[in-house]
Amino acid sequence: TQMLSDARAALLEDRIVPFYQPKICLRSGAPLGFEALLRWHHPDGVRPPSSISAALADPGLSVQLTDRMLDGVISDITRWRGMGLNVGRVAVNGASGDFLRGDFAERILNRLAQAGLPPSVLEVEVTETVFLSQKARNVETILQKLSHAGITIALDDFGTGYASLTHLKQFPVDTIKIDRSFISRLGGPASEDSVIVDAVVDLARKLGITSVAEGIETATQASMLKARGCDVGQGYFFGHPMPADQVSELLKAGG
Ligand code: G
Ligand code: G
Ligand code: NA
Repeated sequence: TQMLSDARAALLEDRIVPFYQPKICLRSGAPLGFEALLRWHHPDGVRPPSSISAALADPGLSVQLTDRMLDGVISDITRWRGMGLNVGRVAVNGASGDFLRGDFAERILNRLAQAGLPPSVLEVEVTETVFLSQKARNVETILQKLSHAGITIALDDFGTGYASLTHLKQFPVDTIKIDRSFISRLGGPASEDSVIVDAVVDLARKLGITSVAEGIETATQASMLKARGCDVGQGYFFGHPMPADQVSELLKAGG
């Protein structure tokens, strides 16, 4: 299809770049790190990955896209550290294709070792759709390797997948990211969403897991989530995904 060939061209021409969206401690307002989100430079401007969703769903292509993201993120972190800037932990998204092969942990850990970076600079975000496409045992093996090395694991889009609670027991999950569909109506009239968010935050706290709310767009949502004890916030209210140079400026300005 057009999408796949556009993505292959972007890869070949080295036009795939990570953008970074801040993650904020809701209690203190301190920046904790960033999520790396795939963007590609197109002749008509920067495109979001929704325009290459087919590429991310293609096992072979998604592995190449993830590799390109890992290389970009590791080189950006190296540059920030060289400038004396503390960027916190950077989260990278794993695609289903990454878990179809047995070497996802090695692909990450070898790159870190080559760059001389500690595993504590990274988090890996996994959506629950990953568990639909392959054997849970294989996913578990990969996540255990990453976790033992010191990379934290976040369960993405929590609440929209299947068998979420089983995953919390089976996999080494450090963080759950409450899907933004539960956050978007939080500032509005009383809804089931606030009950669900309360329950997830409570569950996370009791399991010793960090809770993150995605898609926070308003001050009201941020303060409601803080009052409910949610640990971390992410969304347009705190910052849009931004290019690496803008991250340097933000960190130099002190957060
Ligand atoms: O950033 P944006 O809202 O356009 O992202 C759309 C979707 O693409 C989101 O679900 C996001 O998780 C996914 N996505 C963004 N960057 C990456 C990436 O680097 N790898 C993978 N596998 N998915 C990504
Ligand atoms: O599923 P995942 O968390 O990876 O999705 C990240 C996507 O969500 C990115 O494409 C990003 O552009 C988008 N996003 C980030 N913050 C917000 C927000 O506050 N509102 C909306 N609608 N989308 C957001
Ligand atoms: Na994500």
